[in-house]
This record gives sequence, structure tokens and C-alpha cells, in this order.
Amino acid sequence: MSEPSIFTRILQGEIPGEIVAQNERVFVLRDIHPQAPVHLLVIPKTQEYANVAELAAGDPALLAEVVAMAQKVAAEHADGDFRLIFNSGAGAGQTVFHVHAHVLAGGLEEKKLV
Ligand code: DGP
Repeated sequence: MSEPSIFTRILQGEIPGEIVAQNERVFVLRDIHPQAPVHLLVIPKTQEYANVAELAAGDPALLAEVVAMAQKVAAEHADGDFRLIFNSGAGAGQTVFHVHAHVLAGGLEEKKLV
């Protein structure tokens, strides 16, 4: 069994964190270093998948739940439009190897990367 990730520790209440939504399989944490007016992380409760490719291969229904939750919280916290980012690998800036989707929302029209 691997060490609990920072996200697992927040979910378990060991470390403080603002959890804004959850269901049986995923939870939503407000990012500590927001990069947009709304910056939330949608995180599977299981930490067995390190990145989105592993999640897609291992449990595609759970990946679909992550996307559905992203849409739900983007509607609750912003106007419903959102950008979804999965950093995959240290070379792409991933620092927590417990898969998570960054949901960025709120006035991003002028901040397009691609
Ligand atoms: P990534 O670079 O894709 O692995 O993103 C990890 C994100 O997790 C980063 O945007 C900052 C956030 N983060 C790291 N530690 C904590 C924490 O203790 N609390 C909260 N709320 N967010 C954290």
C-alpha cells in the first residue's frame, strides 16, 4: 500500500482543505494556488491511478464521473463554462501523483493557451 497522497489526507480530515462537493467516488477540492477566478480539483477518492491515462485504462466510468462532476461544479461556482486540465508527468508540471482534474472557470475568454 502506498503512502496516502496529500489529497487522501485532506479527504480523511488529517490536513485542512476546502472540499466543496463530493459523492461516492469523487470529491472536489478548492486549489490552494488558484490560477483562475474559480480553480477546483476533481479527484477520485481512490488514489490507485496516478494520471489520467491510467484512469482511462483502468476505470473509464470513473473518468466519466470526474468529467460530469467538473461540469456540475463549474455550473455551481461559475457560469457553467470551464477548462479541464490534467497534468500528466513531472515534465508537464504534475506534482501530486494521485489523478486529479483542474477545473478552471470564470472569465477565461482572454486567457486561451490553445
Ligand atoms: P498538479 O501540478 O497537476 O499535480 O496539481 C496539484 C495541485 O494541487 C496544485 O495546483 C496545487 C494543489 N495542491 C497541492 N497541495 C495542496 C493542498 O495541500 N491543498 C490544496 N487545497 N491544494 C493543494
